[in-house]
Amino acid sequence: MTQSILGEISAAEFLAEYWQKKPLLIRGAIADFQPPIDGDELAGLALEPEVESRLVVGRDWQLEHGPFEPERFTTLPSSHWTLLVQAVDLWVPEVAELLTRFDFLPPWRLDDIMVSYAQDGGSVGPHFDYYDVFLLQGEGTRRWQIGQRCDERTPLADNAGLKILADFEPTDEWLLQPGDMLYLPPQFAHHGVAVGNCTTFSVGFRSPAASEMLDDLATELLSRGGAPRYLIDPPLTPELAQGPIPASYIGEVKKLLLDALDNDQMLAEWFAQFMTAPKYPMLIDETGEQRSAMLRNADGSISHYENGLKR
Ligand SMILES: [Mn+2]
Repeated sequence: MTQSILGEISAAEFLAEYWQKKPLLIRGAIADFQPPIDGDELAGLALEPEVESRLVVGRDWQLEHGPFEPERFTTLPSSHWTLLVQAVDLWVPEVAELLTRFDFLPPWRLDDIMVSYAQDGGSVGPHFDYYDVFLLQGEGTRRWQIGQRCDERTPLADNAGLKILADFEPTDEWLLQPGDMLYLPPQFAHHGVAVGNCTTFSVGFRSPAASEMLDDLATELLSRGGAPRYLIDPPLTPELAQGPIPASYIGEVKKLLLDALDNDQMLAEWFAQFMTAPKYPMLIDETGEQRSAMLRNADGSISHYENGLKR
């Protein structure tokens, strides 16, 4: 039997005490972890137009979007850059396999496994996410610092592409080695810096925002057809016609909108679709096997960046 990725902590305890509440460091979450993909293979993926990838370069975190030309990798500095590849679980079944270790969470909450490769000093800057994330260290060492809880009012630095925190106040710091894992709830400031070359597997769990859900739900309600319901006026008086929109009108608007949502079966059906909708709709015609085969050599190995990133 595979050991639990939560170490000594039971799944029930993790969910009750830590999930969405507080960070947790798990040393040796995967004993003798053999990372299923390395930097050169990640760089190989980042050459492909169907794969979502980014580079973050320099001490001021300049963002570039993939796909990349092989020449881009030959012109990178020898330190202070990171290559990030999104949804590697969709492309590499050996990476998707890691998800079996997270079976204490509902699978539909998963967003993706992002894998990053960083050269010494590489980072994406101190930031926060609206994600739950498990940061599993692959090859090499990364220093993780975590800090204050943030929200939409937290001041950001002036960076063209990334949401870097203007002020980062570290409260804890750890060096993660291969197989170590840090769990972070949403909105905790964090900053991970490569110590030497390293890879990190970020298993991310998405919480949708109400605005995203309403956007998708509106489309769903339209597609279901059904008799539209219209706003009903509150009791009117001639005086009401003169002033600004009265509060009683807003009351009716709210009632109508809440009424449109007051259908548990509809919400359950829509929510299941919404949470399991493919992340990359243009890829749905290919099976997992076909996707994986697109990026393989004849001998089954993952096609990698031939020149090698480590210099
Ligand atoms: Mn992050």
